[in-house]
Amino acid sequence: MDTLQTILKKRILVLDGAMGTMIQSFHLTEDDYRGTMFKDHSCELQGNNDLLTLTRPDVIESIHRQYLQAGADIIETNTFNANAISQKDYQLEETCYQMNYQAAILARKVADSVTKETSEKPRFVCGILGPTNRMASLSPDISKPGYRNVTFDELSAAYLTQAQALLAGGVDLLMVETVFDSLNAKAALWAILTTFEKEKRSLPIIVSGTVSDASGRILSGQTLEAFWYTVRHANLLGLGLNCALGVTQMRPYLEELSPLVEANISVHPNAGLPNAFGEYEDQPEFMAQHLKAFAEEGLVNIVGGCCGSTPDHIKAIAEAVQGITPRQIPHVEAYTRLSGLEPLTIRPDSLFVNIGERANVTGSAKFRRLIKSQEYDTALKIAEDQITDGAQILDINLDEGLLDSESEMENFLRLMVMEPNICKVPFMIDSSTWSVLERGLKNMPGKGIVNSISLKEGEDVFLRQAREIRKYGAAVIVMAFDEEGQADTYERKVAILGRSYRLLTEEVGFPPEDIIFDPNIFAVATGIPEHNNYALAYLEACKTLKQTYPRCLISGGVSNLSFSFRGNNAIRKAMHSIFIYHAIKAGMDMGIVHAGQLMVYDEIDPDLRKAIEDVLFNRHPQATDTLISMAKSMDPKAEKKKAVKAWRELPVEARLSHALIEGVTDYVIEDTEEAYQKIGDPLKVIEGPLLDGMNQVGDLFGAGKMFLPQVVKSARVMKQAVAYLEQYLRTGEGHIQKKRGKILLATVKGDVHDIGKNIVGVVLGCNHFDIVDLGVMVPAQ
Ligand code: THG
Repeated sequence: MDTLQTILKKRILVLDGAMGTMIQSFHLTEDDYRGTMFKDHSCELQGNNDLLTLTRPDVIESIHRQYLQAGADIIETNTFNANAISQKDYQLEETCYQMNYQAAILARKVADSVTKETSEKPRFVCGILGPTNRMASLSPDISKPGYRNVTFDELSAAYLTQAQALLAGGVDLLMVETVFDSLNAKAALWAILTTFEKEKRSLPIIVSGTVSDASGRILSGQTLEAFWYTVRHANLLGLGLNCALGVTQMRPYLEELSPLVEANISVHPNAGLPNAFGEYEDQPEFMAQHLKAFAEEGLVNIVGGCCGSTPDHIKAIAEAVQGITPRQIPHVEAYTRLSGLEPLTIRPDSLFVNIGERANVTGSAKFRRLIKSQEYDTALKIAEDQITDGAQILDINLDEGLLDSESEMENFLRLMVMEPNICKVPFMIDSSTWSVLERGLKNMPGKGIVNSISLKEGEDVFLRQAREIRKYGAAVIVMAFDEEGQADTYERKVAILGRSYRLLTEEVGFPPEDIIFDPNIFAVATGIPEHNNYALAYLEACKTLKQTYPRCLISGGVSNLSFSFRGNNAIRKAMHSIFIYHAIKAGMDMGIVHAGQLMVYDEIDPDLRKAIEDVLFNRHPQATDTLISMAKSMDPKAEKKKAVKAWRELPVEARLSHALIEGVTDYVIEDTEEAYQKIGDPLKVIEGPLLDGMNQVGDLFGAGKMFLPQVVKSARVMKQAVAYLEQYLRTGEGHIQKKRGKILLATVKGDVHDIGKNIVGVVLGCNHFDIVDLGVMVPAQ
């Protein structure tokens, strides 16, 4: 790390170029791929480039050497697909360790021999971990949003083998690249960090994402800022962008990232987009000039090439950036930075952050009933409504004796992740069981919060859990709870949280801004005199904690406060609002609340306000009785709500378009029926308003105004509408599902772009084409 960091301060480092497209130029045959080692292997191996490390090491060695001679400082191991997930296509999962180990040894050997010739310029070997050909946070089947074709555990196991082998083979650094789903990247980072832990040493890590459409987001829908917050826990040497649409498209993304990233920035684009013959057309001079401009503007620290780039490209690039001062790494304030699809930064001057409490089986009878009866669509609606009501983070709790909480947590998170309006915010996974929290961590694509850990089972358990949370890259809530029990006095709250802070920062290396204290909000006005000081103790603890640990945040479960007024929402609302008003002044930053049910302090009736404040501040012994008698005189069933939404007033065609674009399924049946009544012909409904709507979705996607998860939602609305219309079709017309045609897809034997094909398949599937995917290694004939 030190050597690389020192050099990176002085000059821009040059990565090598493409491996896959270079291999193509050797026109290798099936026999080359097999060698003697896999002479009798059960399936075809042509196109499995990572295997050539074992069967044609001379080819790989020659490519490495050409890149080094062209001026590359860093060469990348031939291991992009050398993981058990991708190698399954070739029935070579078992060979992954060997592929990675030998790839590292081979690159090491070539790099060292060139370093010997040019000792003023040391050469480095970067171990490559590719994205695999599957996504952990997107269902490949639009009608089964909870389904995944790969799990975090499968990914992390595959990456663990890769990381161990690359380390054993002697690489200098690691790069997780071409990331289009940050949950995959988190699995890779978890595996790398676990390997470092086991081996008791660590190497620099670069994570490089790819923006493959016009939305400016990675494919899973995350903005680049959100993506950075999701991966930066791994103490990265750098964040990068690679592959994608070519060098000319990268500028706005680099401009966006440069001020945010307190690490090096790398960029290695494709040599343009492949043309109809699969050729890459950006010439060496062209690419080099653009990269040079980025360098001169101080946007980059590491440059190189991806698909289609050759030693000529790297030579031109190396010459172009020579002598240019590298990007200066900015100082970025250590604020709490979370993410869903979108980023959420919490600064000292941020407004109070509302965490929605309703997706909680113990905190909401309705949510519990919906989960138990598997009415997930309505349960998701509860989650979403909170965001509309102002929640910026969602708390998710599925702890209930009769539920399998682990699998419910997984399932509900996966469903939320398929709802772009929900997963735009960070998640807070709430459970008192570690295994449930861990399952949540494995299904959370952004940077969220674990709620919670504490010292209740002692330091060992606390430290072990905290270390894991760190490797998953989440922030954490620490409850004021120790071996003796929950803290209910000021002294104990401050003492336990202080002890937790020291353990987290000194033993685990937790950054203070990822630590959130919960000094326990307990119910007041219960009639039990010992409870009278609970609110005050919380408020006092907030003040001390904020002063002592200014970079940490303070949270709490606000609705706990008013448990003794259950059923009387009017009084509960007032209590919560007044409590938060005072708690913010004391240093509370965020709270788990019933979003949309908070009131403005000044608008609360002054008599009620005084009665509540007397209770909160424990001002006199009759405070509770006074509040209880006031509560009795208040109408327990207060407010009515729900105005008609404006778009419901539009003509039916416009409503259908709106539903398609926004992915709203609530009214799709009634609107489709209305359109059918109006138009009279089910096919005309499909070809008219529904296709019009889908065309708008297509235009918006093309213009970068929608991103993949949103398109998937639109497709679900379309599917429901079409399914409903089927009853009106006379026999023989039941083919409407296929009306846009059948698409045959295959990755031709020898091609390297299986991932691209999968993406195309999902997008076309969303647009109502019938997809037949022949798989990989399909002979062109
Ligand atoms: N600290 C942390 N996490 C927490 C809490 C905390 N998570 C759970 C809880 N406490 C915060 N969440 C809620 C959610 C709902 C209610 C209270 C706290 C609640 N529900 C009503 C009731 O039970 O009367 C609603 C009833 C209904 O709608 O069915 O009050 O302190 N870190």
